This record gives sequence, structure tokens and C-alpha cells, in this order.
Amino acid sequence: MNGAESLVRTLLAGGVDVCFTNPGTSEMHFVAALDRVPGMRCVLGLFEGVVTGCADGYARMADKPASTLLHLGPGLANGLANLHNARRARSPVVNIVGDHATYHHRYDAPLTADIEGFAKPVSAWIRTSADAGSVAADGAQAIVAALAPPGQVATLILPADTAWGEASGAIPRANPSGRDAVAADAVAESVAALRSGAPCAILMTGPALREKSLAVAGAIAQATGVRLLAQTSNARTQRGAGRVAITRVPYPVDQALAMLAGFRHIILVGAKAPVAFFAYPGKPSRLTPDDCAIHVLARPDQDMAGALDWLADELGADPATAPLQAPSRPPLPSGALDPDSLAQALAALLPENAIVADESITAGRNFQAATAGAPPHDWMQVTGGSIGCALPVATGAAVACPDRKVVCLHGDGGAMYTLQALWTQAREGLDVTTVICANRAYAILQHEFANVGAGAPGRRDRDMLELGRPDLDWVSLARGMGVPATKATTAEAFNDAFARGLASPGPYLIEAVL
Ligand SMILES: Cc1ncc(C[n+]2csc(CCOP(=O)(O)OP(=O)(O)O)c2C)c(N)n1
Ligand SMILES: [Mg+2]
Repeated sequence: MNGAESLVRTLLAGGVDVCFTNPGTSEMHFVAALDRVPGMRCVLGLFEGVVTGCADGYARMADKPASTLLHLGPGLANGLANLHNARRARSPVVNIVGDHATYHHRYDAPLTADIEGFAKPVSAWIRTSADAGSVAADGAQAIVAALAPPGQVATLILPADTAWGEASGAIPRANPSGRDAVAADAVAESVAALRSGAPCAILMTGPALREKSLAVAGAIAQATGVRLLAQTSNARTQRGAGRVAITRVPYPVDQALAMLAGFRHIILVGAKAPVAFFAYPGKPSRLTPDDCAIHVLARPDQDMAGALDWLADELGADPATAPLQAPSRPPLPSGALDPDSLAQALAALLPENAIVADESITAGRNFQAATAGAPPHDWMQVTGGSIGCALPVATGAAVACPDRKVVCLHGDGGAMYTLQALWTQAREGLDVTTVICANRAYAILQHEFANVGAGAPGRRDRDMLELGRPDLDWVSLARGMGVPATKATTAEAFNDAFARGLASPGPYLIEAVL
């Protein structure tokens, strides 16, 4: 058995059975091993930002890592932005990067690069395998590192000769460490804050936004009057009818400041103390008032569900008493297609158990509010602010959950970064309905231009923020990659197209002209 095969068998033994890949010459023995060893699903992405975004989406839904296979430094570099989003999502990823053979390095061939240097900022764990005999053990440790709470990117660099050299065999599954319970002090501090009588909020993210923990938090809110809030961007929120609804801290700084203004205590469950996405002249970076105390009930790597259970116990809050979101569906919209009618159509049609990948930016400001009473579903956001995330995240989620409908809501600007994901959806027959919010602009930046006080935009400024001349033809772009598509310019046309996409078992794209 060679090193590559020992690694593939080790990955499978460790429960990693999907590989999102874009290989090159240095990975050919790994590619051969993927074919020789049965059991690994290999999914080709035509750009590394697709590969890494798929691994992120897969992990968010499967709660376990996929592996990637990337080609040397440049391949990794192309995938970095979505590894950044994966890091912020706390997604476990076994990020495998091929490298030149160890003895080839000294010649500084064209593709030679500082792979560890490229990997460092996004990786919690990095190892370059020394020889074929260590590849399996390194792979086993990469899985443990990826799964270490809260979930992280583990980068394994595989010189070509470690893949083709002789190895002894696979390493059996190792147990990853679990989440540590929170300290009694942290619970006591939160209880004291909740009993103080002063206005208090619980700010949550990560696993705390799954249905069961939300119910416990809802009961705590029912018992104490505390306000439940979620971070602005979350990897995955379980929401919809029959679940405890949670409001996010808004992105616009003034709205966030207004929401948080009255609180004297904020209890963090996996979340960070809220800060503005960007600095704006004359506005604060921290979003909480100066006299607001911040209490950490659970760090991101700790057991959030257990912490909430414990807190509920102390307060005598019974999860059965949590107030649940009532079902509500609006009628189908008619007339002009705009962000409001689009939101209404989503709310009217979103199917039960859907997975939503949301990078709709300005068009989607009301999508969450509108769909609060839709049937239960999961909602994934761009966690690291790096656009070009949702198309691959939707693709990876569809690989993880073949029985569920995935709906991808995307700005037209961000979608151009990783549109190759559509080809992967077509090739793999993935059940994803994509809605492109075609406002022909980087609309958010048009607002931000004013927000940062850059003055009135000139002609050249406008040219940097508008996407027209020519308009992107999303129907042709999708069809060119094997995805059926249609364009909607009215609410009625969108209703029909969205219903058609939801009814079809494979990928479908709608260019919603706003
Ligand atoms: C990787 C990366 N590059 C650039 C940006 C800056 N940026 C933020 S939003 C945006 C435009 C988004 O446009 P679109 O997806 O069409 O959404 P809209 O603002 O029109 O709603 C850009 C370029 C970013 N956040 N990430
Ligand atoms: Mg746009």
C-alpha cells in the first residue's frame, strides 16, 4: 500500500467519506488511490473557492468534516477566502494540499510556494507529512484536529513522494475530544445577571441555534424576561414554525446600536461581544453601551447546550414552556418584483425542511423576518463577510443532505465569484434552487460609500459599484454549465419559476431581476 492509499483508508475509517477536489500533477497518486479504494465520494469543483466553500457547507449540515484536495500553494490560495468563511463558521474541514516531492523542493520549480505560510491564518492545525510511513497517522490526527471543538480547519500538506512511497497501512478512527462543560461560576454569574432586574440579553451562535437549545433558551426567556438575540451572521440557525424564534443583531451600525442601547447585561453563548462589521467615522466599534456588562456563559468551544440546560435548571425554566413560532404563510405576491415581493414569495413557498444558503445581502434584508413562520428549515449565512460563499455552501449542503431541498439566495455580485459551483450541482445532480437577486449592482457598497462619509459618488465611483454594461445574463451562464434557468421580471413570473425549481429534483436557477 502506498501513502496515498493509507491516507484514503484512514480518512474513511475516520468517517470522512466525501472529498471536494481540484487536483493537479502532485496529487495524481492521491487521485489514483481515491479510485482504487471504494467508499469515498469525490466531487470536482472547477475553482478552489468552490471546493473549500463546499467543504464548509457540507460540514455545517453533516456536523463532520469532508476533505478537500487542493493543488500546491496556488490551489490553496484560490481556496483561502472560503476557508476564511469556514473558520468563522467553525466548520471542521480536513484540508489536504498536495506539494512537490520532498527532494524536488530545493530546485524551486515554478509551482513551489510557502504552503504552510498560505495555510496558517485559516488553519488551527497544519502538518506537512515527512514520509509515506507517516501519512496515515498524520491524516488521523488531521481528523481529530478538524473535529476539536469548536470545529476548525486542519491543513495536511502531502508531498508527492509521501503519496507514492511505501506505507504500512491505515490508522483506525481516533476519538476527537468532546466539548468541555462550562464552569459553575459562569452559570452563577449568568443567573445573577438574569435575577438583577436590569435589562438583559442572551446573545447566541453556533450549536446554541439548533432547535433543542433554542427551546431551552426560549424557556429561560419566558421565565426571566431576558431578550434572546443571535449574532448578525451564523453558520446555521434552525428556525420556522414550531421553533423558538430569535432576532439577529442587525448589520447596519445605527440599527444595531439602537437594538442594544438599553441592555445592562449581555450573556454570551458561543458568541462574541458584538462589534460593528466595519469602522465608520464618528461611530463606535463596540455595539454595546459602556455600562453594559458582558458575561461569558459558554465559549465557542464549550458545551453550549449543556450550559443552557444548566442555566434553565437553576432558574426552574421548563423547555416545554418555550413560546414557539406560530405557522404563517402570506399569499403569493403579485405585481412588481422587488425585495419585498421576493421575500413574500419565499415565505409563501419555502418547503418544509429546506436548507437555505443566504448571501442575498441588500435584497435579502427582510428575508428572515418574512420567513419566520414558514415550515421548519435551516438557514446558513456568510460567516466571515467574504462574498462568493453561498453558492458553494449550498452545493456542499446538498451533498451532505441529499433528501432535503436546498435554496440558495444570492446577490448577483457575490455569485460571480464562485458561479462554477453551478456546474458541480449539474454534474452531481444536486437538488439546489438558486435565486440570483439581479439588481445589477454592488448595492451594499453604494450605501456604504455614503455611510463611511466618502461624499457623493462620481462617475468612476459609480462604475465601480454598478454591474451593468453589459448586464450579466444569468440564464445563459447557468445553462452553459448544465443548469436549467429562467428569468423573472414580475412577482407572478417569480412565483411560477420558484415553484418549478422547488418541484424539480435537480439544480435550477432563477434570475430575479430587481
Ligand atoms: C472577497 C470579498 N471581496 C469583496 C468584498 C466587498 N464586497 C462586499 S459586498 C460586495 C458586493 C455585493 O454585491 P451583490 O452580491 O450583488 O449584493 P448587493 O450588494 O447588490 O445586494 C462587495 C464587492 C467582500 N466582502 N468580500
Ligand atoms: Mg447586486
